[in-house]
Amino acid sequence: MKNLNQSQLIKRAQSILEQNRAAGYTKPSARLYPFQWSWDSAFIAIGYAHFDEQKAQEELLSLFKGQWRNGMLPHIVFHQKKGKYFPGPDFWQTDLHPEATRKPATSGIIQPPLHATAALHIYRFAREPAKVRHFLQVIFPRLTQWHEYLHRFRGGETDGLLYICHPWESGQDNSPIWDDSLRQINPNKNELPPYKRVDNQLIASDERPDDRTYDRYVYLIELFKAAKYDDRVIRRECPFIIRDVLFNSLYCRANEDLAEIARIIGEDARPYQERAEQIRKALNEHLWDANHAIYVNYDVVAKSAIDIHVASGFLPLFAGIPSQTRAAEMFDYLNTSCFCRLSDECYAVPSFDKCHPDFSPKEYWRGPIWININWLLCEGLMKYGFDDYVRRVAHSIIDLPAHYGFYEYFDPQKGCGLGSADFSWTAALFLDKIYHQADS
Ligand code: 2M8
Repeated sequence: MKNLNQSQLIKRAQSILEQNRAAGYTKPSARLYPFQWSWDSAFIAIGYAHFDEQKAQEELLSLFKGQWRNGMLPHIVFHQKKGKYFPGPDFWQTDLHPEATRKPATSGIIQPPLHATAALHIYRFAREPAKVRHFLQVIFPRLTQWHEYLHRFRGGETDGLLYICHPWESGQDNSPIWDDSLRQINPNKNELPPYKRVDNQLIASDERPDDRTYDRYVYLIELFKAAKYDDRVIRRECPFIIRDVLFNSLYCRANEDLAEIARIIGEDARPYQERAEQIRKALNEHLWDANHAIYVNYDVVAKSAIDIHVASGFLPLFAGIPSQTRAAEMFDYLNTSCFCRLSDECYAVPSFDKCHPDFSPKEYWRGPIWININWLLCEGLMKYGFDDYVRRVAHSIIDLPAHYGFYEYFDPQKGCGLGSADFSWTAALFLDKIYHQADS
């Protein structure tokens, strides 16, 4: 962008959030994603926390209006039905589930549980902590129901680790992590309901998932509808059941943050603290790849580890999961030309290992830099004291939007912005970093 100074950039980022805001919540982007998304709202609240406490709280409380009676927090809440998006509110038919919320309408799947972390962040940066304490009291039971749902219905009762059953649940939609698992799903067109994509009318097709991948996404949704969104049936019948590193790392951290919220408001913190420890142990035992020094996903159906290295494989750092020795080994891999070496001139960090033949600098979750992944990684690296690398990642969070605009994702080779312009979490996390730097 044309030489804006820091205060102009701050105004620009705030005005993007304002522009994308509807009644009580913020759309990820005005045209491409015209409803409320679950983990987007957590990131957005993290940004608002520094300059508008009220909006930060409203963002999360609005999202929880879509929470099902069994505690499930859907990945999209359709507060109103207007907006061109596929799959929109009518496609999901979530009224098939007896405990689904009808008003507002919602999707029938979930996204990474960053909400307790966002709620605690709002408290930590509050100018009026007393008011925010009340917010914590209000949101606490909703968060505990959400975590309880995950624990009971998404595999937590085994060793603490959860599974996801749709690539959209990881937030990393067409990441190469899913390629082998999705290749086992080969629906004929006539098995699927007729549908029309909207995303590739708004964004260049080579920056979005391909049509075959969308058929597979739709196939899975049809399977969920046939199961009436009953998690036990889905667990039995779904061909896509994955223990995802990103999802479980954020869940581990969220449990720790929920424990902290419990302490602040005088509730029992123990159950959440214990759960965090259980997940930490299970992640270390089951998802650590000692040969490559990175955490990898596990395909429960194929019963095998997924040997694909993505930036989110470093995110256990965010939850303090690896020991310092393991973290040092991970760092040695992160600090290579496959991601971004400190001694090179490169933007940190691509979402996928650049040395892999399937790496693409443009195609959505198959290589571009995402500001939310960078933000999580930056927080994690900070915990372990990798300060030079923290500066490199923070530089991307601030510099990429400052130079190229507040895009959804960025080409790690050329830097330029991709996907939707004026993207909310890019603006929100840019603001968080700027305010943090000002504080330190
Ligand atoms: C993308 O996912 C949606 C489906 O949920 C889509 O492509 O239509 C992902 O980047 C996801 O992580 C994000 O939450 C969502 C809204 O920004 O868009």
